[in-house]
Amino acid sequence: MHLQFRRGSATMSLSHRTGWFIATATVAATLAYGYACTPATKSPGAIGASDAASKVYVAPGAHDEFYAFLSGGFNGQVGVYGLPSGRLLKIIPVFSQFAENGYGYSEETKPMLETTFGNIPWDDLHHTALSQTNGEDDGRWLFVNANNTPRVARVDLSTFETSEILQIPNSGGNHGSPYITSNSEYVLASTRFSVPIPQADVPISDFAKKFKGTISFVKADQPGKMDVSFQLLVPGYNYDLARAGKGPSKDWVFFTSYNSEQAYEKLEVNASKADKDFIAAINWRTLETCAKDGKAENWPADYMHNVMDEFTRTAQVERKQSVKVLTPTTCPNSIYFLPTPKSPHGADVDPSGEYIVAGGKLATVIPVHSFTKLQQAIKDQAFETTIEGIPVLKYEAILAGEVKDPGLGPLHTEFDGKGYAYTSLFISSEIVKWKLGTWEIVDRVPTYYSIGHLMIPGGATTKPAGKYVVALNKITKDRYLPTGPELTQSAQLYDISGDKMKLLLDFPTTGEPHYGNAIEAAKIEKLQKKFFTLAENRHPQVTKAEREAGVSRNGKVVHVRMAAIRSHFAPDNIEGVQVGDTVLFHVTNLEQDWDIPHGFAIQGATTSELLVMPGETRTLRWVPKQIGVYPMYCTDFCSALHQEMSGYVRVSPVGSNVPLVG
Ligand code: K7E
Repeated sequence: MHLQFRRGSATMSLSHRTGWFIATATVAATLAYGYACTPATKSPGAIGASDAASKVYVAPGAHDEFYAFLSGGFNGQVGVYGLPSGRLLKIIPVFSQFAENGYGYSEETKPMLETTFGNIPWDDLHHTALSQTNGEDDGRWLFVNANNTPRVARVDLSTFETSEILQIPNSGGNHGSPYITSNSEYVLASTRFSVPIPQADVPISDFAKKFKGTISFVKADQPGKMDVSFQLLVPGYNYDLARAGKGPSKDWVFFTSYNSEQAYEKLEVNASKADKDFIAAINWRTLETCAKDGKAENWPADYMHNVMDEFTRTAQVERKQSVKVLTPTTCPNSIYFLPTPKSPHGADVDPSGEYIVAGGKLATVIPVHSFTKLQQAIKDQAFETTIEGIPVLKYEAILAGEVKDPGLGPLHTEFDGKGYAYTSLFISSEIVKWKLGTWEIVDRVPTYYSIGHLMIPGGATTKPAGKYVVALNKITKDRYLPTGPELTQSAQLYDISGDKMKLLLDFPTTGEPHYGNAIEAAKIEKLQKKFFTLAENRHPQVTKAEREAGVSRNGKVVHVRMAAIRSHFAPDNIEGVQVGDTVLFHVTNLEQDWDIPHGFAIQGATTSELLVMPGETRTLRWVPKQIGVYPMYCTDFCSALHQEMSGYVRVSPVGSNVPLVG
């Protein structure tokens, strides 16, 4: 049942799932977790404790040099950390409800989680991509993917909030996403699983005949206006991670694909039979032209676009019904297959845009393709064959080189901008550093344990900062104080400023970090919004001054327009609410100052609290079930009189003649 392969004399047995491996046989298990018993103090690659400490020390009151945005995996959020300290600065909820600030619970934010499948309070967030200008991170936005119910989201880095979510139609899982082109023209998404497109009720055994993949090009350079510009229909394989080209290759994107065997059962064996699968090299300029020239067909598609309106601060939902679809035949010369050993997982492009590095995954080499050779091979028509209109280039014709014996399970590669590449090896649990052009390995360090992605600040751009590499690990084991069966996830920071990588720091992360990005703090600091301008608040239930506050009834619905300002609510006592009413507390925070949110909670509310930023209005829904007098209070400590910031709501029986006052 397991795949066998050899490296040196060791034969291993592996099964893979969700894009990474779990070693199953004893030998492989030893390799996978071989460092589990090494005491931290003897960690190879670690430098003297005081040396390391001084390199990650950020004095009290001082700021970190980089922001790091690490995906939270199955928590559906993004964790924001400072580097080099590893301090957690914020959690940004994107695809998951977050009680801490009411995201996905308040009436204004609930629609952000709306999909054509209904309101989904969770997803699996794997990858991040910072917006770019001329191939460099510009600090405006962070894009992230939802793996399970295909979506991409934009996080606005002036507010550190999710500002937009777009569902991806015609997709069977959105793992290979989001990737960004060098001027943020497009955010890219591939379908992880091929499915019937458009969806249909067909036997699964018709996989090879009826299942297709799509690559989606999401227009992303206008905030609030994300949409699928066009999709490219591709053969029924599994499509995965990608990078856009840079410099000379900036019009191209490179997606890995596997399961060219088109297996639909026992994938762990059947999808790994072929010696090579492919990297799909796609010219998005060509596709763009084809779409403009009317070569795309409009296909029915059902998907949603959710946007946080800038002035009402309320999410708006738009349902879309069709999408433009191109194929390799309707848009020739737009896609080529590059044969790549053994179910490639990651595809990464070096800062010059010349080298395309594949995570050979089950391969014993790291294959590197050359963009120059690729163009020549296209000119020379050095094709091995053609699959559904897609020319397959000859491996030898496009290969720049192979990194030999890198270790086991090469996954992802980042670059330091100084001519070196760093590849994560999941099974042998290490990072190897190798030289672009000569392909020789110059250093390796163990990671604790079972690294997935790795990340260098700016490592995906034309100008990596090249100071640190962060290992994003799958297994934590003994690195921290134990916390029952579930241990915290973990990242590790290595100094890469010298010839040898040096382990500086372990830091726990929130959720499972798959990928992340780090960026010079200055690029983001200067864009920060400190509060929302009350005068610009266009929420229909806003209270711009205490005298505008009040209560009103519309049948069984009671609206409470409430002002919050240090240190009271207005109104603070409300009477005349009846059992079974739907009470909507529209709380406006009247403060116009940085870092003064107010919270709001009422006993028995089955959603959560609110956290209301200065100048903003947020609404909590409450349906009292029993008569009584219920306290409400501010949940976010705001002043010395914070404890006094409270009030009561009196709930009377249905039909009571207590007048509504407040
Ligand atoms: Cu390799 Cu989801 Cu990017 Cu995790 S994936 S490792």
